[in-house]
Amino acid sequence: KDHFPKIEYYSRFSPSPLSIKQFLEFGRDNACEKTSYMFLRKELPVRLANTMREVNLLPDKLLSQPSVKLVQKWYMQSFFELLEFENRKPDDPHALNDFLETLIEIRNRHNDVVPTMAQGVIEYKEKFGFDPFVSSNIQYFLDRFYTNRISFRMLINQHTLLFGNDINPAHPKHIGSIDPNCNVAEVVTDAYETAKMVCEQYYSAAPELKIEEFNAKAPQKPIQAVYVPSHLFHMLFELFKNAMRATNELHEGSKEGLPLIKAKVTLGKEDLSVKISDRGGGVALRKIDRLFNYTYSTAPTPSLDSKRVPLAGFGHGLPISRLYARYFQGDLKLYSMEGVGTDAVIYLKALSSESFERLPVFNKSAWRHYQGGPGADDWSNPSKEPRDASKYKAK
Ligand code: W6P
Repeated sequence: KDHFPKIEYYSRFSPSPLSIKQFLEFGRDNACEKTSYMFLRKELPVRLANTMREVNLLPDKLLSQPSVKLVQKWYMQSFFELLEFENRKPDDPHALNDFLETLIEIRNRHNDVVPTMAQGVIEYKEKFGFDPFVSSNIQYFLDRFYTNRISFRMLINQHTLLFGNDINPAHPKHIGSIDPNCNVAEVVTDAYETAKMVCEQYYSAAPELKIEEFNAKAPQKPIQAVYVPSHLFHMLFELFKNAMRATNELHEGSKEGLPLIKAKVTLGKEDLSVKISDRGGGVALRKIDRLFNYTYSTAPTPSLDSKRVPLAGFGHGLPISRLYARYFQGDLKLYSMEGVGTDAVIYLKALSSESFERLPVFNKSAWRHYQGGPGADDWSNPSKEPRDASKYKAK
C-alpha cells in the first residue's frame, strides 16, 4: 500500500509506448507545443508512478540503503512537481514555459541516478554479501527501472529540444535527439576514437579499427538508420572499451603488437546489425551472464579521485547498453570463444515503424516476480555419485 493516492492513481495507467516513426512525425511537421504538453503532463507522471510503485517492492535490506532512499526522494519530488501542471490549461500564458523549465530541472536532478543506484548495490553487498534471491530481484528491478529512466529522458529530451529556445546548429536535420539519416559507420568511428583516447590513458596503446559495411538491402549505399545517435554511441563506446581492455590485457607488450578490432555494419530487411570483434582471449560461457549482472559486476568502488580514468566503470555499462538496444526493440548479444576472442553484436530494427518503445508495466505479473525469486533449481547438479560406475555393471 502507498501513502500517496496520486501515485496510486497514476500507476494504474499503463505507459503509452511511441515508435521512432511517431516521435519523428510529431516533431517534423506539426510539432505543437500544446499537444506535447497535454500528452507529457499525464504520461510523465504515469511513467514515474509505475516505477515508484515497483521500487517499493524491493527487499527491505536494499530499500533501507541511504543511496536508494536518496533516489526515491528525487522521484517523489519530480512527481509532485509535475502534478503542479495537472490543472493548468495550455493557454495559461506561463504554463508552457514553466513546464519546459520544470522538465530541465527534473532531468538535472536525475543525472546521477545510475551511479547512486550502483552505490546502493555496493552498500547492500558490503553489509549482506551475495544472496541469489536478492540478486535476481535486483536484476529484474534495475532492468525495468533503467529502461523506464531511458524512456523518461527520451520524452523530456524530445520536448526540450523541439520547444526550447536553443536550436542545435551542429545538427539542423535532427528531430530532437533523433537523426533521420544516422550514418551508422560514422557513429562506430566516433565511439571507437573516444574509447581509444580513454584506452591510451590507461594502457600504452590501443588496437586499430577496421570497419566493413554490407548493405544487403541496397548494395553500395551507405547504411543509415532512423535512430537516436547518442544511444548508439553509448552502446558502441561501451563495447569498444571492453574489447580494448580484453585486447590489452592479453597482448600488452607483445612484439607482434595488438590484434585489431573489426567492426561490421550490415543491413537486411528486418535488422540493422553491428558486430564488434576482438581477439582479446574471450570469456568462458559460464561467465558470460555475469557481464550483464548488476550485483555480480559491481566491483567495490573504482575510486573516483584516481588519476587514471577507469576503463571499466561501475559495471552497469554493459547491462544498460543492452537496455538501450532493447528499448527500441533491438538487442545486444555476446558471442565469445574462450581462448580466442569475443564478438559483440548490436541488433537494431531496420524500420522506424517497428522500433516502438519497450516499456515496463507495473502489474500483477511484475509483482509476482518479486515474490518468487529465482526459485529452486529444477535441473540436476553435477554429482560425484556414483563414484564407481562399475558397481552398476550387469553381473
Ligand atoms: C571481452 C569481454 C567483452 C564484453 C563486451 C564486448 C567485448 C568483450 N570482449 O573479452
